[in-house]
Amino acid sequence: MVTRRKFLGGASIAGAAVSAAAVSRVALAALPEPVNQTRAATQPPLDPPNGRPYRPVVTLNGWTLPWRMRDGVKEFHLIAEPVVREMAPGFRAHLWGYNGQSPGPTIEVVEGDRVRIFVTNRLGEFTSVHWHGQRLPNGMDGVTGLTQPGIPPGKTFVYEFEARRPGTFMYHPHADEMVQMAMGMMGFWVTHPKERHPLIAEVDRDYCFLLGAYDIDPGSYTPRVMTMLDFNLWAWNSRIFPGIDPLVARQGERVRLRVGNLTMTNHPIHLHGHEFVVTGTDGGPAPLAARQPEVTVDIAVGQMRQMEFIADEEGDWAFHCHKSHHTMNAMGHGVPTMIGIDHRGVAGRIMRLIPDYMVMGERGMKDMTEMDMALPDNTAPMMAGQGPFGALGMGGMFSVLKVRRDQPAGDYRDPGWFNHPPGSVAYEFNGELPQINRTGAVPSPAGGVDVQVKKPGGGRNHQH
Ligand SMILES: [Cu+2]
Repeated sequence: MVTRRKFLGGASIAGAAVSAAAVSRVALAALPEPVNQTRAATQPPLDPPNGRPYRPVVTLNGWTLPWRMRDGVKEFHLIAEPVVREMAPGFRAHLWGYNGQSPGPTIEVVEGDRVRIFVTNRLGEFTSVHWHGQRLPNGMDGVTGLTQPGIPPGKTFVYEFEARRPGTFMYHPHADEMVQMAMGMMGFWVTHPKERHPLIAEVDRDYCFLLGAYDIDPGSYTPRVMTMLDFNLWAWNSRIFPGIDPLVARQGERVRLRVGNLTMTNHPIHLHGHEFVVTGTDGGPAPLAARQPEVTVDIAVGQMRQMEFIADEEGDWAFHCHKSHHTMNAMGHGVPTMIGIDHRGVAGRIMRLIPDYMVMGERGMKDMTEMDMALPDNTAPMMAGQGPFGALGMGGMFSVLKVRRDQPAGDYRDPGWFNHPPGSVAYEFNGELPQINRTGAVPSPAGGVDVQVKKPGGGRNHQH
């Protein structure tokens, strides 16, 4: 049994894959310089400066952690710490993450690489890192209490193992999981194959991101950590639309998307305009006979999915979670349904009294995207984003796949909105309209409207 004292530099254990003595010797050497990231914009892929070559991934609104090569071992330094994450322009959340951001940086290695990861804990409580999906010595699995003691605040632990199988993985704490993952502690891991693999295609672009969920009250900064299901922010890499960068491809390129789910519910991820094939999971590459065309893939809690397609259709293609509540941002959940009720004028008067009052529009909720509502400081609008044809009325887990004929290979810059060829956009019918029998229309009650008002946060008023 590895006791805490042994792990921190006590006796060696004969027969262990990585002995405690080896760990302590390494720990005495200088730590790799920690690399920090403050920006939330998608960073260019990190071409490997040493080791076996591979085509690097692009982390959506994220980055890849540089390493130090030392005696043939790739050394990384993760810092677990509080971070400020800009989740959307003008909206900052106080999260926990790694190396300045939530999620932490993506770690990219090659099958067969020997990897040493230093984890420094700058949180106020213990933590650990679990390497989800990896084959490794049991004592490197990062489960506090079961395979190691928690890393105390201020201390650094060392994880060391061989990246044995290629594929798509993630990392996250196995210490106070409910709090630490609700606060944003997670990161992506990609192990590239060391040679051509019969089940792993070479692709032109390889995107990855993690699904996350937060519960941050309008006007506040820190997530509620006790929330189990009723989250109000649905994020890709701790970003919410319109804060999520577009995914860009040159027409005809083969594109891979790698997605992991660390929320508390499933997410059917849907791509417009193309069919993809699920080529792998966190369990490894899918056998060819198990692959089928899809346009939506449901990603359950704790799962990862790898999708591939040829980006052969030019345009701006929506790419989003198909749960309609997950393409919206923070809102008061007690909003009553007002469809069919004429409350013009009333909402405006209430909003002068209660600045963060929200009410559903009479024709649906799209009205809210056009209402100029006063929001409390540091609040993401519930549905936002301007497109070339007006308000998108989206939030949360939504982005755009931008396929362009003239996008240079390896260029990830946003090409702007699609320039549709003449005659290829849905258009208004200008002929004579037939008489439409409007059955079911509810007439407005005469003499005023009775409105049940529920203020976000629970306050309840009755207005005439
Ligand atoms: Cu979803």
